[in-house]
Amino acid sequence: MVKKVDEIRKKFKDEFNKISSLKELEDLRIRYLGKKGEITNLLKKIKEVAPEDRKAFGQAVNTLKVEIQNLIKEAREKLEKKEKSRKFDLTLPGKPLIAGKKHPLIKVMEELVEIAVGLGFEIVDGPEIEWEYYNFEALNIPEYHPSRDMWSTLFITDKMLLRTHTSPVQIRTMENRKPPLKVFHPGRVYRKDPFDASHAPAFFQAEGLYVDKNVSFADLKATLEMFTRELFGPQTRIRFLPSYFPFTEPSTEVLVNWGEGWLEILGAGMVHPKVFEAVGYDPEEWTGYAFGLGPDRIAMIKYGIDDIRLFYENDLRFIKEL
Ligand code: FA5
Repeated sequence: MVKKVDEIRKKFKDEFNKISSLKELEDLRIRYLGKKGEITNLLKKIKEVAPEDRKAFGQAVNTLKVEIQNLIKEAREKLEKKEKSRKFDLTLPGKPLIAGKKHPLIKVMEELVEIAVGLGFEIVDGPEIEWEYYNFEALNIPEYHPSRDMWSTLFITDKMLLRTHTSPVQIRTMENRKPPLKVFHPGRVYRKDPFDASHAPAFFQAEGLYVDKNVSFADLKATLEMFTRELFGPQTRIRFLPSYFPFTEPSTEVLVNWGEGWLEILGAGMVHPKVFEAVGYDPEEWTGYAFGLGPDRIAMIKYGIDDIRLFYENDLRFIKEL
C-alpha cells in the first residue's frame, strides 16, 4: 500500500509540472485534496491495510498530503505574482485609441477667427440671450420691422429673446468703448426658421465691426474679398449684391459660387448714422463698416455639402468623412 502512495506522488508530480495557470492549479488541488480527491481516497483505503502497517501507511499519506499542500501553495504564489505583473506590463503594445475629430462647423469658426486676427480684428464676446433693445432697437430695427415677427424671433419674455443675429455685439462693444475699434465676434444665433437644406433654427454667425475716421466702402469690399479668398482660395468667384439692413447704409450681401448657382454667405454695409447715435458716437466724426458671416453656409461650400441639416444630425460617419 505504501507503494500506492508513491504512485500517487509520481502522478501528482507529472501533472503538477504541466500547470501554467491559477485555474489549472485549482483544478489540480481539487483532484488531489478535495473531498473526492486522491488523498481522501487513499485514507479511505486504510481499512484494507494490515493493522501492523496502518501507522506507516497513515504517515506516508499525511506526508504526501503536506507535500502536495506546500507545492500548491508555493505554485499559487508564483502564478499570482506572474498574472499580476502581466496586468501591468508596460512593454505590451497599447490598444489603439479612437481619436475624435473636430466638427466641420467648429473648424470653420476657428478658421474665421484666425483670418480675422490676421486682419487686425480683436475677438470680443456677447450673450446669446439678449435684450430686445440690443437685438433690434439700437440697431435701428423699429417695432414694425418684419424681422421682429413672432415667426423669426424666439422671445423669452416681452423684452428678452434668443438673439437672431450677432449684430447686438456691435452695440454692446461701442457702448463700452471709445472709437477707433476693430472687433470680431463668433457665436450662435437662433431663429424660428424652418429646418430646410440651407436654413437651421440655431446656427452660427460671426460679426465684424470697424469704426474709425474715413472708413470707406472700398475698405469693406477689400476686407470681405480677403476673407473669402482666405476661406475658399484665390480663384473663388464672389458676387456683391445691393441689399438692405436697417443698421447699415449702403448695404450689400455676398454670394459665393456654389455648384450651378450662388449661395449667400454674409450681409454687410456701412454703419448707419442712427446706430452711431444710439451708442453716443458722433456720426459726423466717425465712419465704419460691419459684416455678419454665415459659417454654416461657408462650411457647406467648403466641404461640398448640399444640406445644412447634415451638420446637426450627429452622424459620426458624416463627421469622419470630412
Ligand atoms: C444678418 O443677420 C445681419 N445681422 C448681417 C449683417 C451684419 C449685416 C452686419 C450688416 C452688417 P442675415 O439675416 O442675412 O443678416 O444673415 C447673415 C448670414 O447668416 C446669411 O448670409 C447666411 O449666411 C446666414 N444665415 C441666415 N439665416 C440662416 C439660417 N437659418 N441657417 C443658416 N445660416 C443662416
